[in-house]
Amino acid sequence: MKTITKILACAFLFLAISSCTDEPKNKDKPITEVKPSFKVKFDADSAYKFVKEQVDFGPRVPGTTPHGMTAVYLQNKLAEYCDTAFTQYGSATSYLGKNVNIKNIIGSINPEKTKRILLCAHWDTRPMADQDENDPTTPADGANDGASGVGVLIEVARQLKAQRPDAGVDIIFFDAEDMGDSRGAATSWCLGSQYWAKTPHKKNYVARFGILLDMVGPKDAVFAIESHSWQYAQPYVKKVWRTANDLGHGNHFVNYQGGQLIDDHLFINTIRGIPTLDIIHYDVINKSGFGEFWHKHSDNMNSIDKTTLNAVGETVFKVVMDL
Ligand code: AHN
Ligand code: ZN
Repeated sequence: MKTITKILACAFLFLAISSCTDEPKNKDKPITEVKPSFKVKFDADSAYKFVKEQVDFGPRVPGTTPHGMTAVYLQNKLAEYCDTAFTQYGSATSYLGKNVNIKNIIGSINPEKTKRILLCAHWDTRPMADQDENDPTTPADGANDGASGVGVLIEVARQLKAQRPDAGVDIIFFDAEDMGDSRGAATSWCLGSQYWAKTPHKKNYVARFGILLDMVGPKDAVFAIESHSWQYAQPYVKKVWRTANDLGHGNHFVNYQGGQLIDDHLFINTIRGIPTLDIIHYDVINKSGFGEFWHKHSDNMNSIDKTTLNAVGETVFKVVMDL
């Protein structure tokens, strides 16, 4: 009697232990790679602070003191959260015939990895708020137009320092995006990204794909699918929009086409050949386009909403960690 109890107890114990081990039950089954799990983390208060710190320097118009001071601030931020950080210096000619000194600020995470993603935003401010009825000649704060995308990406970099991604990540803050001619050539815009696309910071630089952030701070922002992004980077648009929807941000990442916009991603696609999409507030349904604040003095900190920053930041963070 005692012996049979012992045998049963042993058999039970053996079964219990063996069913707890990680040994695959069927050894012929291919073992699929299991990614270490991660927590989607993004602190919108921190991102908001990074937006405000840029705005507090004053309008970042190329050639001005606030622009120079912000360049130092941005390189320091990337140095803090990335493995490498530096400023690429270049020059271009504005459509008004003026020389523009360009500072593209670049931070890299896991610089040795070949599997890479490019995250970018422009950091300069338009020299004049030319859509403003009352004061169209002086620059706006550029809280949304410029600072918002940069602020989100600094916070993404901060989070990636705590939870390291498997992929390599390059963060580029492009200069001189917003000096373009509203009625002129496409090439009058995006001078910093055009310079970089022709002269990348590393010879023959490639990334699997790129994500550009522009005006990612308005309340109830609508990120309609921008047409150049769909044309050049369709699989990645699907990936990013699906990720946003999985995270519950489908109210921002809507499933319809927006405008065909000239922005930094266009030149990364056409000159550098890296499929790059633009997450940009462009509301085709409510006809407000880029938003009521666009190129007006109302583009200040009051036009920044933390819920939107969070939706974009969480989405970008998850896309990077899933790579
Ligand atoms: C044009 O208006 C042609 N492109 C918009 C690109 C832009 C300006 N993004 C921010 N400011
Ligand atoms: Zn602009």
